[in-house]
Amino acid sequence: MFFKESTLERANRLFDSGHVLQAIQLLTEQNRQAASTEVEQRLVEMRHQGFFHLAHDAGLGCWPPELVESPYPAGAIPAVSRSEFSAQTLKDGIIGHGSLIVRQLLTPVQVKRMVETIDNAILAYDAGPGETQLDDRQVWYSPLQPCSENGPQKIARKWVRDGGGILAADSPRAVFNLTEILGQVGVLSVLGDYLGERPALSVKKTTLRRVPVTSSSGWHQDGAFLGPDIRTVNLWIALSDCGVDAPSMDMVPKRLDSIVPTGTGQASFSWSLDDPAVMAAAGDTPPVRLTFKAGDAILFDELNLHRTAIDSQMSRDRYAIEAWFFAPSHYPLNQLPILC
Ligand SMILES: O=C(O)CCC(=O)C(=O)O
Repeated sequence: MFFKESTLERANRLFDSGHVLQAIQLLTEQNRQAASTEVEQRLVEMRHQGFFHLAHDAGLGCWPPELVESPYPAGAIPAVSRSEFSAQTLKDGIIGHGSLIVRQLLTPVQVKRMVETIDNAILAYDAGPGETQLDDRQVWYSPLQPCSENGPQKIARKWVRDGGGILAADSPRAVFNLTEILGQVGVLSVLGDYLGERPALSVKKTTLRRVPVTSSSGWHQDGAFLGPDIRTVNLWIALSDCGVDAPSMDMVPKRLDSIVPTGTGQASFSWSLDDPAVMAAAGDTPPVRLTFKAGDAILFDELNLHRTAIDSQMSRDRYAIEAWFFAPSHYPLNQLPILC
């Protein structure tokens, strides 16, 4: 008797025989036709475990990228349009000024899709496993189990949730929607050109945020937690207008070339810096408060000094995506990779 192989079976067979990217592509196309919880869950597993089944080359011979001179004025963060966003403008921004703003990277339709994704993922997380009203809870929230190749890993989910976020990798539909949109807007190819490799996301650092005005905040550089010898870019996308009546970001508009010592003076946390330490590091380019429209993005790396911008006049939550990409050749495996 002849049994027709399902798409999921075929994808599993491809994956098991080492054709990881083809398996992911097959399930992605299937899911575009008819979204399914089972397929979306399997896609997250494949994206995570598949990282360990691919051969990653040594990457660029020289890092960080060298920049002779930025075309943008000092003391401000350069801003480009989506059509101007390229590996070169990214290098000008990050290496020349600490970051690059891309205005209207996402369309209003893409913004709406991600805002709904965040609301649903947070609802499903907060509802807990016993909640019977949410038939589709698992597609919005299924905590990722680190694969055996990655070894046992602690994931600080409650800490992330207490900060107004939820890990994207814990929501199969969020991973699907996010990877689709990142592909559509061309970010993956720009980051691939900049890093010299097809980048992988981090489970622990890629966060869907609905930040309340009551959030706490501290100046920090992510490199203080991520460890040395990494090649990374964080893509932070505002999904609601922010900087006036909703929390935004404060940022030092300059490239720092090392991690400033943390936890000194009046710093509120062991990982953060107090204002005098920030002003000393910023020198003649003092911090700026950023304002974003929904769909605007800012890209920076582990040396950027920033904090959530909150003040007592603010009255609205802010939606955002924080997506940390790493070059696979220098992946800090305790951050748990996700292929994209
Ligand atoms: O979204 C925020 O307010 C904080 C984001 C942040 O610290 C980061 O992207 O590294």
